[in-house]
Amino acid sequence: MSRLAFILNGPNLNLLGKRQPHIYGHETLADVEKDCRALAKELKVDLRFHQSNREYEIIDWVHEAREIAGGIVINPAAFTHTSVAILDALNTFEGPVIEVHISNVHKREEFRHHSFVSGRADGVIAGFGTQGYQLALRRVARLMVEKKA
Ligand code: CA2
Repeated sequence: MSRLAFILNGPNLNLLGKRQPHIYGHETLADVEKDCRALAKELKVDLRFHQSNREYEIIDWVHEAREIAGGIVINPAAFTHTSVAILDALNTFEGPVIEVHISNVHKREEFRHHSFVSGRADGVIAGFGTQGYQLALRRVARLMVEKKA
């Protein structure tokens, strides 16, 4: 299995650090990508980092990951709570999947408490701020090695 991980980000996460810092913090998505790339180098993992506001693009990246990647970190953003299509795509992926939420969704509105993606994820991180991405990447890197063994 490949030592390539995909980090996928859903709608509105391009605004990270630019709006609602009391919920999502001050780091931008570019900062998150930079931190993840530094960690990936340390972990000797290759990285593809993507964000889209379109559901089909996220699905297409999961399909691409099926062909070339060993693991996926995904913050599906609002699609977390709505998208059976992303769940179906993730169910076709054989490697480890870690779901990340910057905020603690369980402390927020009721509609954020349910995640379709959690039905497939090997682990879920919520409420660790943007640091959650690095924790998720570490976990995916570990699971990629374990699943290979
Ligand atoms: O806490 C998370 O990471 C979420 O996935 C973020 C989603 C939200 O719908 C989920 O319930 C929890 C929202 C992403 C929107 O990102 C923004 C960032 C900055 C400013 C405005 C939106």
